[in-house]
Amino acid sequence: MKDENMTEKRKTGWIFQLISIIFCLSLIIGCSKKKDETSEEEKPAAAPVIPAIPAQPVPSFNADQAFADMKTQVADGPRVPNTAAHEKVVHWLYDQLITCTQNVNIQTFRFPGYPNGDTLHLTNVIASFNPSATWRVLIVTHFDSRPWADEDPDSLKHDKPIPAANDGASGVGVMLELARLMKDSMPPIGVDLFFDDGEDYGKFDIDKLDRYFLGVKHFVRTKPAGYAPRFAILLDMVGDTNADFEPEYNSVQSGLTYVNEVWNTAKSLKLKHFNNLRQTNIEDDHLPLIEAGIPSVDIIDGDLVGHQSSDPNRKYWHTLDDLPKHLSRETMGEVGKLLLTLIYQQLPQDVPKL
Ligand code: 1BN
Ligand code: ZN
Repeated sequence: MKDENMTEKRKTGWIFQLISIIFCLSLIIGCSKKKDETSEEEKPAAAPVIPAIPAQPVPSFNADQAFADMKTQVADGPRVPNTAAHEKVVHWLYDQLITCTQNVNIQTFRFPGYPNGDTLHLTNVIASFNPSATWRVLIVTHFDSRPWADEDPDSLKHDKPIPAANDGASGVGVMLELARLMKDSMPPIGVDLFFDDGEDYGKFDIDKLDRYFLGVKHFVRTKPAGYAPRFAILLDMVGDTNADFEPEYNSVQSGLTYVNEVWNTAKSLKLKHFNNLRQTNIEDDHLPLIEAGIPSVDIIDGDLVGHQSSDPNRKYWHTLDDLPKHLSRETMGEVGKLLLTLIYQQLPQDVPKL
């Protein structure tokens, strides 16, 4: 009797075990089936795999040549729109660039100037390297000179044009030297050098920023829909002997990754004019680019704007004293070396991460 009971219990226990195994299996199969069904419909699109681009040796930047090109522009007179010096610098830029690449684009356009009724004849110059590359960086600087030294301590000089050694010619000097080096060694990523016009034509007290950044505004209005550089780097006032380049607020808002890319590279190169202890905040040529969806990093010596530096030698912004004597080969050399390292080494290496 006892044995019979035991056998009966074992039997029911075994049946119970079998039922629970079948139940669990059906649950597992059910769940995995469900998972499969949903995965077809809800699977997120696989992230595109972006291969790294092989880095290349970094060419060495000739700061003497960049400095000489800055001085050439100043010697030819202020590059104010509608003047002979302005026309001359456009031809000079074209002549220099066409020896480096076949892909030089000239954009001419007009804009109402001061006094009302006047028409400005403006020209953008764009030189492209590795034109078939889809991963591109746009490097921008303005070549025009401000027509009014309206920050000069002597108010009698407020109607005179500025020499614009730092505020114009310094960025051009650096970028022309980049062009020469890219001619001899095609960069691993696409690079567009944009020398823009009409950056400094505005009178803030009259119409805010309406007549500033004219060349870049024209560029974004007319650019082909498919032109989408990954980001832009703007150079403005990049030659002062005691330059201090800090991350710029609008640039950080547009793409912290790109700002970090630039300042981390500067740190790895131990460049003494770059620090990220503070931020500056400047309205500049990068604003229309950012508005057009191109993240942009402004490399600008922000303390010069509004004469914020306590150093008396650094109070020449928008005055007749914006002259080569305040500039150094060494600062321009740091900026050139940084850009070359980004183009040939750092950006190709970081493409999948960015
Ligand atoms: C930078 C150098 N800028 C002009 N020269 C841009 C700017 C525009 C700075 C308006 C302050 C006010
Ligand atoms: Zn200026």
